[in-house]
Amino acid sequence: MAETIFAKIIRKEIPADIVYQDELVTAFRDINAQAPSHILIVPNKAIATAADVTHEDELALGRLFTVARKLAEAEGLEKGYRLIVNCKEHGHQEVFHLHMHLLGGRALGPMLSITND
Ligand code: DGP
Repeated sequence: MAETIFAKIIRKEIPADIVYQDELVTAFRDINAQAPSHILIVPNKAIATAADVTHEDELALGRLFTVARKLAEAEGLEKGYRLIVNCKEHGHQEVFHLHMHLLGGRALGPMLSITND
């Protein structure tokens, strides 16, 4: 697969507001925040999409959730938050390095947009 901007962020070759990193995952603030807290949590291994995950990825993918929970606590999101993984064209995925969005800090409304863009 082609390398994405997220691989460079994980290796700290380009700047990003990294809020967490361990041997399996990296978390950084989304450059185009859609909520007061908008953090991307990504496996350090470059998995292109949710349609490409394998059994070997289960530890890293599970870590996405435990890190999301810790970051949500650190961000003060006690009223709740949303975790999103967009997949390929119909999921409106833009960066082809699997990532989980953590969004919170305001009421987010119904889950799906009704626009077609
Ligand atoms: P998605 O549509 O799920 O592929 O979301 C990709 C997100 O990545 C989008 O919300 C904007 C964010 N993003 C894209 N390029 C960069 C970047 O260079 N730095 C950061 N911090 N976020 C980025």
